Amino acid sequence: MALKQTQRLALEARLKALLAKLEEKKIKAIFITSPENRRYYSGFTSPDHSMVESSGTLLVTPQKQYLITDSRFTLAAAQEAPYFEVIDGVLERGQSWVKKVDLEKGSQAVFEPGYLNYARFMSLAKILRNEFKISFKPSPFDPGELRARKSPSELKLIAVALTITEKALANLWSEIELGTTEKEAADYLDRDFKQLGADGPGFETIVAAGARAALPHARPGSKRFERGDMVIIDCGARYQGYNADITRTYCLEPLKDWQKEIYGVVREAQNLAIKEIAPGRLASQIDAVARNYIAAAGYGKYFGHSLGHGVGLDVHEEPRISENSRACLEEGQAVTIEPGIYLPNRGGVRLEQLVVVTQNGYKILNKDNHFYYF
Ligand SMILES: [Mn+2]
Repeated sequence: MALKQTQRLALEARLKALLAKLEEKKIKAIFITSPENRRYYSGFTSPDHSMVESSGTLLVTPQKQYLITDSRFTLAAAQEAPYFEVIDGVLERGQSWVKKVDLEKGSQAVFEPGYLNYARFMSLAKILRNEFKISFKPSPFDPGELRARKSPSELKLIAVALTITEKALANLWSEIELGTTEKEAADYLDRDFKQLGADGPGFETIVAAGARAALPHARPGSKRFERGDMVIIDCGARYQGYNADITRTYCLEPLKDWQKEIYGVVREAQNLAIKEIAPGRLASQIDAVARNYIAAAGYGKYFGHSLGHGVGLDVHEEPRISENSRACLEEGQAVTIEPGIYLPNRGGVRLEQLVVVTQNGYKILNKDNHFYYF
């Protein structure tokens, strides 16, 4: 399938931004092994997304860009990555690629420390030392940071992923009954994402009912939905590589007063934090707005995780919205705002919206009815 002109231009712009960063940092070569960055900068949509995956590595130098991948993917890579020379090879086996790349002898190459395991690091460092007298160091910048600001076409893909996720959640609640298990609900959503046109779920769907909702990242189990439960569902479809991330807490009435209270506190904390979103604001300040509100209501120690994160090709990416984040919000970023309160052995609430930072403030991408009582 030939690339559209708009896709080529987008890839060209991303590569330019990366090359500018290399120049700024005086980097002569960078090995990119994160699946998301590989796709972002080259266009190559490998199906393999595991941490130890081996489906391809980008080698970017100021003069030339290479995509080292094996024969399973060379044809697809050549079609999808117009600005990269595709080399049939395996990263750890230097003889397959060292003669085909142009690297400056005696210089330095860098890697993404979060995305190169120790065994692969050792092999690659040895190849670079022996063949090129090149030293191998962690990159002084994160190539993933350049993904934080989204283009309008990326925001469209995120919006489609979000619409699919909302549709699946609405379908779920129109079809299931009391007595459904967490696992059944999660399986339904995962199937429905695909049926609605998504690649599939972008991460493992979380469904936690009743007391289990006190576990922020519970694995769906055999617990059945009952009256009096609050049910946390955290899920997201992936569409053309881009993720949605939604958390809803469904209230199966009648609820007790403590349940209504924590629901109200989380909802208000979320409202207040979202209203603060604008270019130039510190992510840590946004986090503080929600965190201080929850603490003032007496639930500070029951909100342990960060307030939110960027969403794109990866479900969790820059900017992080947390107490110790140094990120400053910029126009075009897509971030979640997801405060929660978790009371051990009793239950919990988490609400998550996906918000885009706009020129003057923010825009909430979610279109569904945010609050549910049954
Ligand atoms: Mn999230």
